[in-house]
Amino acid sequence: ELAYPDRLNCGAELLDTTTERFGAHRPAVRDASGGIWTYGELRERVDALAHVLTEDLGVLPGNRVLLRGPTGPWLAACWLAVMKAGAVAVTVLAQARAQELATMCAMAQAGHALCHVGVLDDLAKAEVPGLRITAYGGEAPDDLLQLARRHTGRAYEAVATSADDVALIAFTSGTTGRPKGCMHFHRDVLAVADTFSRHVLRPGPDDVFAGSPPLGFTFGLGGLLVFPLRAGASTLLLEQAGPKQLLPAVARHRVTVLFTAPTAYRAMLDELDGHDVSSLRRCVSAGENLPAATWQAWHERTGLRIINGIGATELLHIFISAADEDIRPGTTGRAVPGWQARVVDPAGLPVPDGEPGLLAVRGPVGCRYLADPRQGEYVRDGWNLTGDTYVRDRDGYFRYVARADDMIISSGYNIAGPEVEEALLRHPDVREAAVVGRPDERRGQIVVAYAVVRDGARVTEDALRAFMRAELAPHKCPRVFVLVPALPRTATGKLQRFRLRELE
Ligand code: 3SK
Repeated sequence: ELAYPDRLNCGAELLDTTTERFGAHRPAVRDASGGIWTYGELRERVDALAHVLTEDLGVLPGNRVLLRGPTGPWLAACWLAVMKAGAVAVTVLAQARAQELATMCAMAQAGHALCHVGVLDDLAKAEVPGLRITAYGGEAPDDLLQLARRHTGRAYEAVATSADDVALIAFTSGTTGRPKGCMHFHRDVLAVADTFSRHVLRPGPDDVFAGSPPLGFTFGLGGLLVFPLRAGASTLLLEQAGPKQLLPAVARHRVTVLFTAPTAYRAMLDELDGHDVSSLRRCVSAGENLPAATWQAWHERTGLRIINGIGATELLHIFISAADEDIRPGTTGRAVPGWQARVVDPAGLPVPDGEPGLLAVRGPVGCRYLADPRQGEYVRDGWNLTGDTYVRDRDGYFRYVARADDMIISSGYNIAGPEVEEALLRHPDVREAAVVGRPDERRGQIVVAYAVVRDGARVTEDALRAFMRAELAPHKCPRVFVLVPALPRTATGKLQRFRLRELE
């Protein structure tokens, strides 16, 4: 059981308490060019920003403040300032476009926005009624950072929020494209650090975190800001964090804890030669299922055991995972200490171990959508239904089968698209794979595989068909192969199988 005091401000805990505990001289935030802010410097900047918010911009506790900008030290500082001011951070991806921004601002009732100068246009175009936009990162006298200079050196005492005051509204479009705003409390922010990070990552103050998920995605917010600060560690915040940037960054900044997604691990395997990854201690993969073949290949080349995990914006971060010797490749792991997980049937009753069903989870963080009828679908009898099909084994390990809507029913067989994708990914020339069902009069659906092949590879459909026949039972083998240059993905990198289904 996690016990937090009734009055709790996660910004104060992450910044002020950590600074007092580990020392203001310790490195906190790093940037791509080698710049480092110590905890003392980060705190000074956050406090100056909090003064601007409350004194110059009139932000009140509980006000909703949209944060939009590239991942970097100033976005992190703005987030912490919003927390300390007792306001609510509405986090969106920097790439969100005018129409999406208009929808999300209206849903979250955002009254203020802190927006990087480089991405102001779309927000201005969104024409959100009553939204006061303050730009940051420019030279104008009313730029947030110029205003903050006038408050330098003035400590800011964090607003004494209650542990279950809303701290964060995070948007998920999931893999289906309809946005939902998820509200999270101050205690939730600390709870994900005190469960997954504390028990699985077990970080210390000398750790250096880095990775690809942006701060506008809770995978990145947790992994690249909340977890390192909770542990007194430092975090490298990269604006460009694709596989090509990550490998040199790991070597240059001696990164020890890496957060990214399975696609990036596969892409990094192609680029690994000549890069020093000896500083890495922990590699975390989430956002999508991690195929066993990717785990094995990374392990063979680096000696590192990837920590797989499943998280959700609804539940803020990762709730099933495993580390070190507990890792079983091909599984996601076990319920993280502090969380419970089980597999249920459509009526919500547990199914026997070894049988597939819906993943149901409960723990210190729950799903709270902003007025959305889908709340009742996600939370049933106190359990959160993530929309994934899983199998639990007798040792309590959970194995991913598919997103519930990614099951294909062909000639009466239930076929999990991801299982077919995993088999296709074992082909040495296949870099990405997505498998969907195509309506078919005779069989109900047939299995269609989309594949992206490695640069320069010359693979034919027939070769793929022959390969798959050797890998899978005939009913699971795709009847159609489509070679494509790229697969449709969300801005956070999740595969959008529904877009492929729309083509079928
Ligand atoms: O959506 C996800 O896949 C996810 C994974 C890890 C942590 C947080 C999230 C939202």
